[in-house]
Order: sequence, then structure tokens, then C-alpha cells
Amino acid sequence: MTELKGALIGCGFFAINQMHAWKDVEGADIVAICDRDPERLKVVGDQFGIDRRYRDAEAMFADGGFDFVDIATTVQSHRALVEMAAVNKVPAICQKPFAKTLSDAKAMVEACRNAGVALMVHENFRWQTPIQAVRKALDAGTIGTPFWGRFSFRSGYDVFSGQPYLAEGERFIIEDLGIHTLDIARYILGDIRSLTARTKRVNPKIKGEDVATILLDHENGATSVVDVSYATKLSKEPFPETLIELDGSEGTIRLTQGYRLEIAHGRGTTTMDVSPKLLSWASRPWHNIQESVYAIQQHWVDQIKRGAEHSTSGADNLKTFALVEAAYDSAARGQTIDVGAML
Ligand code: NAD
Ligand code: 89Y
Repeated sequence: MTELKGALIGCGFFAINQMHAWKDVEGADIVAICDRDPERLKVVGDQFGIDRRYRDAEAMFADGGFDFVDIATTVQSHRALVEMAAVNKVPAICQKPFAKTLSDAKAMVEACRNAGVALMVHENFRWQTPIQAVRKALDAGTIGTPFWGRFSFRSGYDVFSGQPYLAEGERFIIEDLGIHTLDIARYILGDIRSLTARTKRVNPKIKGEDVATILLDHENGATSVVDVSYATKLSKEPFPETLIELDGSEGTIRLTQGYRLEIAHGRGTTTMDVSPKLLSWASRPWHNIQESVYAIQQHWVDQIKRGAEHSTSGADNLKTFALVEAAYDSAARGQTIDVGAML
């Protein structure tokens, strides 16, 4: 198989996972890295043996020699970097949150479409083993037609030590974590017509909201609740598990803490362990996320080789990103938001 050559921009906290995963992915190799911080460039360059190192993305694109770019910076630089990739006709992967605003996100999708290059958002949570298992059970028709769901992420885990910027933004949990939970709700129960949200800040040391409850009306008539919290202190910390409840015409699916999947229907109840694999470079409790990083990056390569659309293409992610904007708007105005009208 011909190896695709990739370049990574942003050598921070999460990029370490992406670099490890690229080592495992079949069909791609990272040949150049870029970070405006020389220390991060050295740490990642030395750890992964990458000689081509740049502090400026323009200079890296000017030198070229790579088939795609993996943008692992924080949101502020996403639009400029994705548009730079488009101008240089280089396919791009961009970390979540895709953009600062929906209009920026639309412009980024448009730029890549006009340039004729692939664009995938690194929206990895739907690639987690337990989420894939729920989708498989639903697709197999085990519970009939789903009419109700709950997608829940409640934790007291200290995410601020690894990602201090999360405490500083006006927006926190919906933009950072709820974005994944909303994407899972779409992935499992389909696109959303309208949304109502309420938010709260419990932790006085941070600027943004750390609790959100969101009611979703799906286009297929199902109703679901997305509830996320980083202010929930439980006896057994569930980070970073998304728990799911689905009720269908013929039965129910429950994904519970400890990666247990229970499917109940007329013929009885099946219980399965759907734990993620602990990859050689992974560490608990992050291994669930880390395995999904590998899965989405392998998917990037596989679809590029097939010339096929990515599951979380830029165009697909507009529908998830719209939910983020709609949730903040709904919470601020106390109103239900028509999501379809935003797209
Ligand atoms: P970070 O601040 O640790 O790292 C970002 C790096 O990008 C820094 O080293 C910074 O110097 C560099 N950078 C920023 N702008 C740049 C530019 N224009 N050119 C070159 N370098 C630039 O951030 P992080 O915690 O690694 O997060 C990065 C992104 O990953 C965020 O968008 C975050 O939401 C996302 N993230 C995703 C997951 C997931 O599961 N998908 C998990 C954690 C973080
Ligand atoms: O940034 C977030 C993400 O995408 O997954 C978990 C996280 O690292 C903290 O909420």
C-alpha cells in the first residue's frame, strides 16, 4: 500500500495521542510537524523522530512534500489553517471544535469544496468501541424503532490540569465536550429539527458553563436528552464514558458505566462487555478516547484511498456544530431553536 505523507500542525497536549495513532495507522506516516512554540516542537519532534520541523505553517506549506495536513491546534487558528490547506490544495483533518462560529465553519467547508480537497473533522467520539456497539445493535433491529434516548456524560474529572484553556473561555462544556455528545446523539438517532437547552456554572474557578441539559427533537420523530456535566462527583468516576439509554418499539438498549451493554427485547436480555482496547501507547482512563483517535485516523486514510466521503466530513460536522450554537442561543434566550433554519 502506498503510504500517504502527512504533516501535523499543533504539537500540544492532545497531539501526542494523534502522533501515537499515526504510528499504528496503516497507509500513512507523519513527515513534518509545526508548532509556533519551539519547546513543543522539540518535545514532539524528538519523541516521534520527526526531522522536518516548522514554527510557521505557511513555511511548511511552501516547502510541501505531504499529501494531507492534520490540524491539532485549539479553535482560534482552525479557520486560518484550514483555508491555508485549501489554498495549497492539501486535504485536511481539523480538530474539534471545528470553528469559533457556524459562519466560519460554513466558510471552511466551502473553501475545501471549491479547492476540491477532502476535509474531515476529528470528531472521534462516535468511533469509540462502545458507541459503535450501540449503533450496531440498533442497526440490527434488536429494539425495533427507537422513540426515545438519553446521551449522558457526567463527571468530576479534573480536565483543567491537562487543558488549562478550558477554564478560561466564556464557553466551556457544550463547546468542548457536549459537542461530542451531541454528535453521538445525531449518529445514533439521526439529525435534529429543534433543540432546547439550559446551562449552569457550578465550579466558581472557571469562566464558562460546566453543566448543560439539552432536549432534542430528531427529524424521525424520536426525542432525546443530552446531559453533560463536569461538576458531578460520583463514588466511581466515569470519565470519559458516555452512557446511553435507548427505548424502542421492541426493546431497550442500555450502555452503562464500566462499558456494559444490555439489550432487552421480547426474546430475553443480552449483556456484553464493550470495553475499548488498551492500545500499547494508551493509558487509563483515556484509552477509550485514544482508541477512537486511532480509529478515526485509519478511517481518514481508508476513505481517501477509496475516494469516498468521511463519516465526520466538514459538511457532516456543520450539523453537529449548529447544535452547539443552537444550545448556547437557546440557553441565553430561554427559547427552542429551529436547527434546520441555521443550516
Ligand atoms: P494545546 O494548547 O495543548 O496545544 C495546541 C498547540 O497548538 C500548542 O502547542 C500551540 O502552540 C499550537 N498552535 C496554536 N496555534 C498555532 C498555529 N497557528 N500554528 C502552529 N502552532 C499553533 O491544546 P490541546 O489540548 O492539545 O487541544 C488541541 C485541540 O484538540 C483543541 O481544539 C481541543 O478541543 C482538541 N481536543 C480534542 C480531543 C478529542 O478527543 N477529540 C481531546 C482533547 C482535546
Ligand atoms: O477536550 C475534551 C475532549 O474533546 O474530550 C475530553 C476533553 O479532553 C476534556 O473535556
